Amino acid sequence: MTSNLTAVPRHAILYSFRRCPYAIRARLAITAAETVVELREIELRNKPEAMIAASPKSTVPVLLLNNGDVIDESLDIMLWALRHNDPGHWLDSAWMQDVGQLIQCNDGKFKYYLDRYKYADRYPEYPAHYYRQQGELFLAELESRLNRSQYLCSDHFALADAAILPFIRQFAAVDPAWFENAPYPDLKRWLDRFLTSRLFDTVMSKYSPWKPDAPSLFLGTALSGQEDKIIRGNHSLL
Ligand SMILES: N[C@@H](CCC(=O)N[C@@H](CS)C(=O)NCC(=O)O)C(=O)O
Repeated sequence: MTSNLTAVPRHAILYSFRRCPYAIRARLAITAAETVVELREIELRNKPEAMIAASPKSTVPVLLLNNGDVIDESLDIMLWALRHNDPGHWLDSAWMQDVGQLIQCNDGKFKYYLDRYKYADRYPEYPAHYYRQQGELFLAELESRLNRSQYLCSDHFALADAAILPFIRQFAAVDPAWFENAPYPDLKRWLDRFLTSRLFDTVMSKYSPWKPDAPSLFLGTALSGQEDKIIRGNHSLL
């Protein structure tokens, strides 16, 4: 019995991969929720056995809770964190259904074309610009929302922004010169503000891959003073 007790971690553990957009959105929400979790950076080519044991589908992010439960979908991790603590009101939206639908479009069709645009040489059925044009249908939808409001589904930075921005970052990075000249000024402003925020900087800290005997690292300590205003929706710092 005692050995079981000692096997249960005292804090939640997040298996994460720095550049993965799903892991980034999970880290954003955990940080915004000021919830401290142990961060275990992994390599996709060399996943730790402990992560695979917790979640055999073995995609990141994986959150292992201190009661032994496992959450292995990024959106569920965001909701878990924000339902515990949501100082920035990321879950406050009169249009939660709209938020869900927009994130679904991102994770479905947009992600499908993003992968093909990014790795066009692996999908020779069409040229890269075809995949880009398909992805642009979603960019245009976001641009028209951002023409009307500074954020996607709310008057402040919230769940939809955090869930979708990491994927738009990837799309922009495929061909930065093209993106720079693309006709999406409000989308670019929204992305730039995010990329230069303290919140983004915090969740993109670099760590060496976790090893079972490594000392624990923690994510989610509260940002201090002026710097936490992106979380709290203060437009002046965004
Ligand atoms: N639906 C999952 C998708 C997560 C996902 O596909 N993550 C990628 C990395 S960006 C992954 O772990 N792929 C497995 C691999 O490359 O081995 C979620 O939202 O958490």
